[in-house]
Amino acid sequence: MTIWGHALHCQLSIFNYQFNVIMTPIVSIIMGSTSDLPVMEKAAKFLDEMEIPFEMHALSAHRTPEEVEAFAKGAKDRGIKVIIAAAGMAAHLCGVIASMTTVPVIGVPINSTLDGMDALLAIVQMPPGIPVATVGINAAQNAAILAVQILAVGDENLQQKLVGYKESLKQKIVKANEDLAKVSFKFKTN
Ligand code: C2R
Repeated sequence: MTIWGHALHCQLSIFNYQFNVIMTPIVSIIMGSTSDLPVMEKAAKFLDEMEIPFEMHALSAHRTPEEVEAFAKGAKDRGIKVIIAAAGMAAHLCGVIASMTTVPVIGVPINSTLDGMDALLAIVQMPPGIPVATVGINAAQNAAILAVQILAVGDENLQQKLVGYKESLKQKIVKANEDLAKVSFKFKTN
């Protein structure tokens, strides 16, 4: 190998090393099918914004039960701190994962049939002992925010990012009121 080849090899090794160290996932986004992806992209986008390394997998308690078991039983030892699990219809996936791990599971009911009510009830109505922290139907962004809030309990830097995010929500309402001030009606007083 030439000296330049060697230098390039070393640089690539360092890059790979840093990449692996930085990008070890701490959140798992699991979905019952890739048909859930258009909804779950919102969770991925928020985790990206907060610079949280995460992984995404399609797994199904009905279609791939062995893989679900392997995932759930191995998640904690792989360093996963929060699992976001999304499913539509008879959404057993979230509860089945929660039954096999102590990692907190946030469930996202997907509106696939029956306006999502089937999935909502299947995820939220867990028997005592196996909680799934359920967000609203298709509320993937809220699932990601909740996941980051859980991670931020022991992380001041992340707390500050969330403070910034909440501040940006406030600004949205400030702007909304500025826009409303420009709307005029005969009997509108402000
Ligand atoms: P397809 O679009 O693949 O037919 O899936 C998925 O989350 C999806 O919303 C239709 C819907 O079935 C859901 N699904 C579950 C489970 N596996 C897939 N609820 C499960 O194991 O709970």
